[in-house]
Amino acid sequence: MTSTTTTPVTEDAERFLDHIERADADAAIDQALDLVREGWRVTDVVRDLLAPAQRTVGERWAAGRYTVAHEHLVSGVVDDVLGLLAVHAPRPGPEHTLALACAEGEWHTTPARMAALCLRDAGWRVQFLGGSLPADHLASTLAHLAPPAMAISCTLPLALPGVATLADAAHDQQIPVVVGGAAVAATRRHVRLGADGGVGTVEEAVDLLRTWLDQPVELQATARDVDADLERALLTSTRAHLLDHAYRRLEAELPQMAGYTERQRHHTRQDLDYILQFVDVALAVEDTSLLTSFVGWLADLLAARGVPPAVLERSLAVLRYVLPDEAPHARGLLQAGIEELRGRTG
Ligand code: B12
Repeated sequence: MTSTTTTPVTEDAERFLDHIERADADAAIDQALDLVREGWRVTDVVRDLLAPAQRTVGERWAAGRYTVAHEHLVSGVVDDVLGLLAVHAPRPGPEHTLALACAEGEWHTTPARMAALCLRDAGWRVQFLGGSLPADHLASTLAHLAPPAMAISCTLPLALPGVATLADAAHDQQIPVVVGGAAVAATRRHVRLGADGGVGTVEEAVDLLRTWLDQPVELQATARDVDADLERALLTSTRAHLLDHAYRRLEAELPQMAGYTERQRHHTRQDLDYILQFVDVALAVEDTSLLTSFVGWLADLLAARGVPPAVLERSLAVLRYVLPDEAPHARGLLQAGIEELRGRTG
């Protein structure tokens, strides 16, 4: 996401956020519950009030307008509202049970809870298995619930490898898997991760699940790419060395780094590491847009914190320079990131 794609803040969402900014969480909760009393379905409250409010929080945080504490405050109220709305949603029977979990490494439970509530509103009895679920903890719960399908939520691209391990665990029990959330929406990333379906919205998931109930699903095998796997293994085993080398080269190329504080040095190292992690996941799902959209997002984030785009471009360039010849796809991804930045600055 970039700051150039601003969510249109609905009047309702703006009022909701105003209440919280004025430290009146009760007024925000009342506002949401009043909509239900006026006849809104819980799905409408999620789609038209809570989701735009949360997206706006993200944009304000990225722009440096909200602190993390502020974001936590709003998410806390949204979570309270989700709990209260559950009382106004239907109670589907056990034959429509769905297990829903966040991929390992994914702590954005609120989007998953929103999806859970909307799925319930659409007739699915959702068993929510929480944030960052390690795959080896899934088997006994799935055996116990025996759901006709499993749903996975993934917001953060870095958590996508966790989708693959959960999908494998569900497939071990012949359970088909649908994955949703911002990290997969409008992409085909689910295919490389071995999930049987990838969706952008709850409505799409409901349609897909209906077809799965009507006829048995042929489970997807994880589509492995040997070259990409070899590059990923190489990056993992040489990561510390690559980061050291890239950091030293960046210091040599950017004279202003001589005046950096310890904290700025730490952040610079962290950003180099973050870029390499995104390269790794982009290789895993074979999707260059994963890296280029991350670069755009990071450029906006750094700009809002006073870091010029040239620093990010140099960071990508030094990483590409230190990568060995045996990692051509990773180097290609970094080049695509550089071009993305150049395209943005003209
Ligand atoms: C709140 C929040 C947090 C909270 C999460 C609290 C919680 N309990 O969920 C905390 C503080 C933990 C957090 C942490 C981080 N966050 Co955060 N977070 C957000 C924020 C502001 C809101 C999330 C949210 O509730 N979204 C609301 C819903 C509406 O979003 P949605 O994804 O569209 O979900 C809908 C659909 O996708 C669908 N859906 C979702 N899952 C599923 C599953 C299925 C099966 C189906 C059918 C549908 C479905 O249903 C939802 C409702 O319609 C977002 C901003 C944003 N745009 O989302 C950033 C955001 C997601 N976070 C971000 C980042 C960077 C982070 C951190 C890395 C920050 C850091 N440096 O530590 C960490 C990562 C933690 C981790 N490992 O998971 C970035 C991600 C950018 C990127 N693409 O990489 C965002 C976009 C902020 C930003 N503007 O930059 N975050």
